[in-house]
Amino acid sequence: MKKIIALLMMAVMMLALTGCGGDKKDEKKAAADKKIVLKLSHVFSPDEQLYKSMELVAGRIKDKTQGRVEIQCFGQGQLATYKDGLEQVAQGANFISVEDPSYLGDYVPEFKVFAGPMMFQSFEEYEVLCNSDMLAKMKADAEKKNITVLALDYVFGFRNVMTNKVIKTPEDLKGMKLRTPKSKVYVDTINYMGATATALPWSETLPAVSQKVVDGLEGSEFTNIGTKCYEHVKNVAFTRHLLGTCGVYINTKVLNSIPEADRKIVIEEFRKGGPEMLKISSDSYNKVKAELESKGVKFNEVDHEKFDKAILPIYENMEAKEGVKPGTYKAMKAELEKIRQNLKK
Ligand code: X3X
Repeated sequence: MKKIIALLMMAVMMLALTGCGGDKKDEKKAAADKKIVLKLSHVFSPDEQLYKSMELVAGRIKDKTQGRVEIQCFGQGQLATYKDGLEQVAQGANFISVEDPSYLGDYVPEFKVFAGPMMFQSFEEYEVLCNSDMLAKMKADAEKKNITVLALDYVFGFRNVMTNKVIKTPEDLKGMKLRTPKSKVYVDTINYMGATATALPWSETLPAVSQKVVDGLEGSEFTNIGTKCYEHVKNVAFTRHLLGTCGVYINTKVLNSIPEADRKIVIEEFRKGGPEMLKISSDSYNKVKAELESKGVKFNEVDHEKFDKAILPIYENMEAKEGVKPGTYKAMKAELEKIRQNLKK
């Protein structure tokens, strides 16, 4: 009998031990499952600062979370971009969209004004506005639509008109087709400036320029140097009609599903990367411009008064027909004027 009891006890112990092994395996698996992988998407090329900044921020997040949060960066439009990228975010995908703020206007119309033409005169005033109460309110409205705006200030320079013709006035743009991204704010801007906008994704842009499907494009000097636009277009008119900048957007529920300590790291690192990139863009601008000049690119100033006047109906339409709260344009301009005065002090 004693023998039987001893044998039974041994069997129970063996079972318990196997069970423990199972638990350990489960724990390990659970820890591995907790690893959060997010895909980040944008259209920029490896030679451009935005591409590098995203890699840098993703690397820092991976290091600081000890690999618990992995952000896989996909550039050059390999995944959903532009409006479609932001839609992925709004729908709740494990996805980070890095795009111009104009696309936020589909969810919070006031962002159309923020991303509108002839709004900014310097990177600095843009940065201050990004951190203002006015923008805090707009970001809170975006959160109500499940979009968390992690940053707005990955700035890559003012966008100018690039063609093979010297452009100084809206009349000079008559009959010219210019490529622009498929954002209503951008399309309207180019049309009201006097040209005809052809909306294309970046991947189709340089082929369209080289095959003369369009007469040129609009973009910053950083886009020009980073993607070799200068091989096709030799004149840059300083219209500075839009500020080339990207925001970083993530679904609010997806963000909140990241454990708090790691979530803080994600937020902090994306916040830090914006001003860093803005500074790099600002510090390297003269060098980039000189490099473009050495490639045969010529720059000219334009009649700003005429262009400023030409685009005004865009803001009137935004408030009359596109859901922007009446008075937003005036309020934002006033806020910017205050910021400018303060920056002068
Ligand atoms: O939404 C992000 C940007 O506004 C994209 O602008 P786009 O399509 O003119 O691309 C700029 C380039 O520098 C891409 O390499």
